[in-house]
Amino acid sequence: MVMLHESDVLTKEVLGWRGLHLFHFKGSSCSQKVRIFLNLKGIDWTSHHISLAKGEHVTPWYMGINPRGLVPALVHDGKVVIESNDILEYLETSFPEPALIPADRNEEMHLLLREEDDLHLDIRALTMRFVVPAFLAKKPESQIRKYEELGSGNVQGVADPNRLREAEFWREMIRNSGVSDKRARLAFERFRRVLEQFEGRLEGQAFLLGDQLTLLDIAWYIYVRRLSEASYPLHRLHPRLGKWFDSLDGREDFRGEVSWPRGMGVITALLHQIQRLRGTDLVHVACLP
Ligand SMILES: N[C@@H](CCC(=O)N[C@@H](CS)C(=O)NCC(=O)O)C(=O)O
Repeated sequence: MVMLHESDVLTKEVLGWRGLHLFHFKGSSCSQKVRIFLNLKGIDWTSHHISLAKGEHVTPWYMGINPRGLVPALVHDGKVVIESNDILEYLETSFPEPALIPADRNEEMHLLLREEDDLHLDIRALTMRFVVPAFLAKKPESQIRKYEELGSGNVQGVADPNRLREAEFWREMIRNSGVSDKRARLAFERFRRVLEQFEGRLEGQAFLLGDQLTLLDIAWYIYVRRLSEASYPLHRLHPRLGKWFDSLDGREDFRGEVSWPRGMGVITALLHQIQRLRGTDLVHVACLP
C-alpha cells in the first residue's frame, strides 16, 4: 500500500485536510477506475481536477502531493495514498459496503491488480499511438525534467525509482517520434494474452472473478474500454468478454465516467481513418487478418 510518509509530502497543507479528497483528471484511465468505484460505494468526496492537458500535474504544488506527478492521488483525513489500485484497496478497507473484494480473496485480488498495474505503460503506449494524435502525445524535454526535479522525490521515505521510469517513457517517445510499431505490437500481445484468459473465465461465470461484480471488473472495464477506443477488435477476438464489456458499458455509473469530450471523439475518429488508409492502425500493426 503506497501511503506516503509525511516527509514525502512537501505541500504540507493537505496533511491537515479532513474528509475524502481525490485528485484526478477526467480522461485519465486510472482516475476513471477510482471514480467508478466511488460511484458504486456511494461515497461522498471532494473533487480536485488536475488537468494533464494543461500540465497541472507537474507543478511544484501537485508534485508536492504526489512525488510521481501522476493522477489519481487520494487524501483521506490527512493521509495521502497514491497508485490507483492501492487507493481502491485502501478505500475497500475504509468503506467495506457494498463489498467489491469478495471475502477471503484479498490476496488473489491484490495479485490480479498487480498484473493489471504492470500493463499500465502498455495501455499508455496504445493510447498515445492509436487514440491521441502524435502532436498531443509528445512532451517537451522541459516538462519531462520536472518529473525528476520537483517534489520530494521520495515515496515512503525512500528515493523513488518510478519517476525515472516515467521520464524514460516520454524520452523514448521523443527518440522514436512517437510509439514505434514494435512497442505497440508488444503492448497488443500482452493484452491479448490476458484477455484470452478472461475469455476462458467467462465461460461459466458472469464476472471476471465469479458471479459477483468486483474491483477486478472495474479495473478491466477501463482497460478494455481504452483498448476498444484504440480499435482493438474486442468482439471478434473475445466474444464473451465483448458481451461482459457491453453490459457494464450500458450502466450509467460506469459509462458516465469514461466519455471523452466530443471534440476528442472526433479527433480520434479522424486519426483512425488516416491510420486505416496508411495501414498503420492497430489491426495492421498487430498483423491481424
Ligand atoms: N500506476 C499508476 C499510474 C498512474 C498514471 O500513469 N496516471 C496517468 C493518467 S492515467 C498520469 O497521471 N499521466 C500523466 C503523465 O504521464 O504525464 C496508478 O495506477 O495510479
